[in-house]
Amino acid sequence: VLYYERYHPLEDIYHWINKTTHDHPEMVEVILIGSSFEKRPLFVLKLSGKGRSQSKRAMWIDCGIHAREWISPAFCIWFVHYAITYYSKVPDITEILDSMDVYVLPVMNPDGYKYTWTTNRMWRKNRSWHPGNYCPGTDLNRNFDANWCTEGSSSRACDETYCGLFPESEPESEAVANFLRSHKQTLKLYLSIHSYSQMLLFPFSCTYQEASNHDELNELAQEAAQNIRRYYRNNYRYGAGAKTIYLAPGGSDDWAYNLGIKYSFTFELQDRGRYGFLLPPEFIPKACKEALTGLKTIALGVIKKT
Ligand code: 0X9
Ligand code: ZN
Repeated sequence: VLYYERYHPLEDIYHWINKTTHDHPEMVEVILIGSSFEKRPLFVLKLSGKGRSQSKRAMWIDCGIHAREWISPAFCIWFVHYAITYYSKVPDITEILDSMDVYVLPVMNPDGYKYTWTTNRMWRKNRSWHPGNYCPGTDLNRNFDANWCTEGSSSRACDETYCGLFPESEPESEAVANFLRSHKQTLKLYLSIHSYSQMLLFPFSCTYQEASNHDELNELAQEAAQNIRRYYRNNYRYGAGAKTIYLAPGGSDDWAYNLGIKYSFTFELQDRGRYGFLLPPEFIPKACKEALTGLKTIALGVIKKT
């Protein structure tokens, strides 16, 4: 089977990042945004079509915040390959790349991802140790400064939703937050890829309050879910995070939204629980195609609006 239809160990992904940037210098640039707790590099790929100006709009996609959600890095890799292969051949991806630079972080939590390959397939958090804690690991999606460490996350280090010592206490979340802060003028769309449960979520997850542009976000998510249903006969639920799944403060999507990136989404990819995090590789193509449909629908919608 093809490279894109398998899951890959971390070293392979680093190699793929290297090869992809070398093979496509006209479209792909690699940016080092920081390093993980265990000092692994955090590489972002910047994809651009024609039109390079300082003020060009941009979108961000991160994958692999949670270590065990293997379909997520697989999607980022799939997406980059798709963009490179079909730019200037397929109209919608061409329009997206001509209108926006696309920043892709394939693995935001490399230490945790590595750990799921070597030691514990079901690990979720990063692998940081903090003085006085009995357990390693902070949930990176509870470590951002959005109602940080309130109900829906835990202050106990051994829990799966441990919020960390303080907002951005983790080098991985700090690196992402710093990058987003320094690009907030151009960033129009934030997208975070997770699994599983098949949902398209938008702010807020850190409070039951509605986002100021709730209706607009809801329409974009609805349109994306409709297209997924039409083309792939699969159902995705959508809505504000807190009301659709649960209250979960400290997430990257809410934080990016509050920073001013008013189109902010978290996708939960396949499946709905049959295999859960252990989605067999045969499902990668369909899971990625669905997510790509959702991404395109929302990105094209945002391009029209901004
Ligand atoms: O709980 C999470 O972080 C996400 N679900 S997962 O099963 N992949 O862990 C949902 C994130 C939704 N957004 C926020 N909570 N901000
Ligand atoms: Zn997740």
